[in-house]
Amino acid sequence: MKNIYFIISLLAGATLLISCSGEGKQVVKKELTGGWEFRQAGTEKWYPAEVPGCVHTDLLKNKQIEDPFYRMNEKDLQWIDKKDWEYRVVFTTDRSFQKMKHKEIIFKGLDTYADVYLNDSLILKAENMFREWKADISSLLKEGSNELRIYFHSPIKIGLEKLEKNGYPLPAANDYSEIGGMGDKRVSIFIRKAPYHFGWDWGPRLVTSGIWRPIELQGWNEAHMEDLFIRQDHITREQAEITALFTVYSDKEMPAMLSISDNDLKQVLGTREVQLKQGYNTFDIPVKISNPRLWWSHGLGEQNIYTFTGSLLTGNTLLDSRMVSTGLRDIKLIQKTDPDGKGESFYFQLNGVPVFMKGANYIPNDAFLPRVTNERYEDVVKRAADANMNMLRVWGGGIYENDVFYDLCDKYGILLWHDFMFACSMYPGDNEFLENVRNEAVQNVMRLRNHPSIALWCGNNEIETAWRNWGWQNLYNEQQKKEIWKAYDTLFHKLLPSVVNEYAPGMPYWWSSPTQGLNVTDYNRPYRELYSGDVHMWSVWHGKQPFSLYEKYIGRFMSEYGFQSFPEMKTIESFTLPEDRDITSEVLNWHQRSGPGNMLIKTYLDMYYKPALNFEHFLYLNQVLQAEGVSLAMEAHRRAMPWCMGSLFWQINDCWQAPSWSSTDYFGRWKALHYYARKAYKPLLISPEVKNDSLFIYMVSDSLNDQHGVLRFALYNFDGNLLLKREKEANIPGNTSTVVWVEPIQTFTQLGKLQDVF
Ligand code: BMA
Repeated sequence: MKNIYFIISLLAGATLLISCSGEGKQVVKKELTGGWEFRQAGTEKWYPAEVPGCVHTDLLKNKQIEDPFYRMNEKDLQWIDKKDWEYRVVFTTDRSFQKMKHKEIIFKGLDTYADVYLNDSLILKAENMFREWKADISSLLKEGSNELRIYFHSPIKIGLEKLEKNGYPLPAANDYSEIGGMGDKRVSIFIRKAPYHFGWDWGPRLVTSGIWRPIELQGWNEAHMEDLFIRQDHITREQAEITALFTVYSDKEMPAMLSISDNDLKQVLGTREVQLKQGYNTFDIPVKISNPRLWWSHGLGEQNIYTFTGSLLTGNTLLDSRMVSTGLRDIKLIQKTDPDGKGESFYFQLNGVPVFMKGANYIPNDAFLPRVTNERYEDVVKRAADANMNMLRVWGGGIYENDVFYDLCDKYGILLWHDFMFACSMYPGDNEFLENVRNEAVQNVMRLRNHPSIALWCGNNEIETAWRNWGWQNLYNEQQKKEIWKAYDTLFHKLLPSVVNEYAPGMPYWWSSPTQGLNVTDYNRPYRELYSGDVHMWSVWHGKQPFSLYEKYIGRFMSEYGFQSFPEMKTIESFTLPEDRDITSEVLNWHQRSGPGNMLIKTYLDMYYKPALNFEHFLYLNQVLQAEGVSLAMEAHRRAMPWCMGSLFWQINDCWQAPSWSSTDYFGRWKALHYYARKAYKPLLISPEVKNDSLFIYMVSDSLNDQHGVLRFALYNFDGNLLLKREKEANIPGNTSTVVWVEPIQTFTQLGKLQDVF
């Protein structure tokens, strides 16, 4: 094993390098990867398994099932989630590990109901895919061979028990229980597991189980550092006031020394002598950095990263150390009442600058999460930056992502609107459920709070609006309604914001996406949703309205809107036979999860284009239709700056091969929409709009500096003949949208028969 060097210091200013390798280490970590086996509970044969992994991909590798994404195979694989599954591994520990005083096992992710046995003793019962689980195994671990066995209960069986116990069903709009052979029994709401595993209107229903994140053995002696938070108290261009917040666990009372250093400068920033007590300890060291190199979102400046090391020592012994990379930045959500008192702003301010958010919604990259490699993560985040985006919304029906995803967002300057994992459903409010969620929220907020890319935590996706507007209340009696709303209120208005406030102070929290805010009472006011808060605009597609509505219906922050397209032929070929390649085929309708979506695409195509000549032609036209339609919205939102300060279309990626609202498909292939997004999100956008018998030309600039240039305007007919040419000097003020040219339509109509064009 390689030696690891820690930069530590005993006295501020003096730097010392201590080697920490093999024997004598105070904290040792070891991952349990190879040698795993799995089987269906109650059967004899064990098969090789991959960890991290999941049941479906293990069955596939062992040729026990066909590819779940191919044609309609998903349908025949619904038995898997009704069975229990077992995983086991035999691993050895050496004498030096055995000699460590404390030995723990840490499960970074178990999906979901798992009983864990070490050498046949039950060490923990897990019940939440989003939580990390830890057990003390000091007394159970043997030198030499040990057996770890994990028994996964069918989430469906447990879900059904919970549904029965609840006494009445709860709405879960995208739980595709029928595909699962369960009629209208929707159990996803009771299970803290990625909601999209139960089906969504763009994804399969494949409710898998397994060890989806690494397992680690950790040995330590007297004390170890559980967490290091670089809290950003006050960040300006002149000075960064930060606090290094240490969480230390000690098995006894003892004196210790803490230090925090800057790795790049190889400089100790602060030290503190402390008296550890037995159990958890928190200590802080305030630090000031002059003229900090600030972290900026993509397009506005550098993504400067600082790496800090926190160390814990007693005497000359380094007990533990932790490295944290972060960017120094000030992020705020500004909600100010408009001067006319009619509405309220909704924009992000980064390092004092109001920033228009250009981006998309983001879903998990695969129905089977452990298949998403670091390369695939880099590919999707880079795809966002390549299309001039500066924000993604990690949507609430997916997962709290792997660390690497956030590192990449930090690196590429992609800010994150981060939902907690609740979507389109009402949830139970019993104490057990709430406590489980509280632990989940604390762990994830703590895990992610050093990332400069996190801009906001949001309670949930579309639940408030669903409860108010989707007719759900009609399904319940008064008492039930009260109970359901109380659970909602506790979860999203009390529990989650208090966790954010306590563990990531200063980080914006928003109750639900979309919402106009808790104080909005005038629910009957027409278009009230455009005056404050964020908006999901689905009149186009779900509401079957024309694309032109995008230009009229503009709120303060457009956090969802979109239109579907099929992926390109190569992607279609990966899951179909030639006879399936028709939008009316059983297979293409199976992969279409948004109701009669294929026919809706056809209806819009008929509205705007001539009929497609063949299937390939249809695929092409469909992508152009999506691109032209959706980019109308992007441009209109940017033109409406600063009234509107955000445009996040639905959705950048896919989790299998299917028609969906995505701009890049399951394989990361760009659809026409992604190219159009790159254009519509350019830092300097020239955007025309025809209204009130005039042509308005807007310049929308994200640059923080004013610019000056010459705007050239040329009008051609469809034969390529130039009809009109003009030039004009234009001033383009920074960070806003400006009309630089207005031309009456009459100018053009006088030129010939151009009336139709407008
Ligand atoms: C919004 C999202 C998703 C959904 C999408 C398309 O409602 O929040 O739940 O997949 O629209 O219908």
